[in-house]
Amino acid sequence: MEKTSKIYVAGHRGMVGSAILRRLRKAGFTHFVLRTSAELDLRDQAAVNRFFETERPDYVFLAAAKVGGIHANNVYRAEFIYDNLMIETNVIHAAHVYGVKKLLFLGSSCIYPKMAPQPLKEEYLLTGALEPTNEPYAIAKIAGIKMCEAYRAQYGSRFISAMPTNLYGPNDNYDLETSHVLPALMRKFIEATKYDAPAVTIWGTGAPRREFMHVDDLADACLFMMEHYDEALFLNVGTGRDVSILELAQKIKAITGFQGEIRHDTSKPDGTPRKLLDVSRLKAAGWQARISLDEGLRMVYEDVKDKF
Ligand code: GFB
Repeated sequence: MEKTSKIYVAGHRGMVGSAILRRLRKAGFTHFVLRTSAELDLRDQAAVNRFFETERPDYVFLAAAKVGGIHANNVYRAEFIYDNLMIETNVIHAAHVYGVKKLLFLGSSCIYPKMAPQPLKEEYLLTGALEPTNEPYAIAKIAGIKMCEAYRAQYGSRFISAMPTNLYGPNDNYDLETSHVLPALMRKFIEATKYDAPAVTIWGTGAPRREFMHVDDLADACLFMMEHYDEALFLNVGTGRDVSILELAQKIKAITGFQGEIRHDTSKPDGTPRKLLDVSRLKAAGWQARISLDEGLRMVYEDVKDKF
């Protein structure tokens, strides 16, 4: 990419897209084409085609998606599959038709089979049944990966895919119904400390293990892949370390200084027992994460401690 290349970051107001935009600006890129979802509905094929025909971006980071935590994925199943399939189909096809030089598609670690061996290697894709709570989202993300592969195979398109682990950071969603676990627990512990509550309730058993990566690390990996990676196989992007949900809760409890107890609501689902990515391929290509979970949690705490 040239510093003056025209870059479209789809989903630039979301947690991932905004981090990619920050990273690109920091690296000296200057020419962006951006649209909010109100300005351009990426589920509308005609509108997407008009946008690409008019703007003709050179590079595309496809970070626009309908996302959410375990509850939102499980409840809004139709929206998760429809919105994501439409966004991917419209943007990837338009990128082909209107001659985009390179596109990076963002997926998710939930694409892997629920009971796949750990850590999850890229080659485990489509070797078993998915986790039921997020199957519609995972199917849509798998379709996105396969579109990039198919367009590369048939048309020679330089379309690549990155599969990030569970992410957190600036512009995260803190709605307790629809958010992911890390922002939810950060908010619950901050509020419980502020209002002197006796306990914080976490969903499920606390036993599932998750790998958490700061979104600034993901954005750095996206820029790295756009500049240095050009192969059909998607790449995992993670830290290579995981913690149990209970350990995460205890870390956040310590940061907030909360003195009460941790309780469990086992009527809520646990989801996948473990989701640790094998990041050796990306490491071999020359990239690895820098922000530790402890450091990242502190950054998030400082950012949001006065917001609730
Ligand atoms: O982050 P999370 O919603 O998503 O939940 P997944 C991770 C684990 O934390 C689950 C538990 O075992 C939850 O039951 N948990 C505990 C909580 N307390 C809470 C809480 O207050 N809020 C939430 N949200 N969880 C999603 C997928 O899976 O992660 C998506 O549904 C996507 O498809 C995304 O892959 C990254 O890691 O289970």
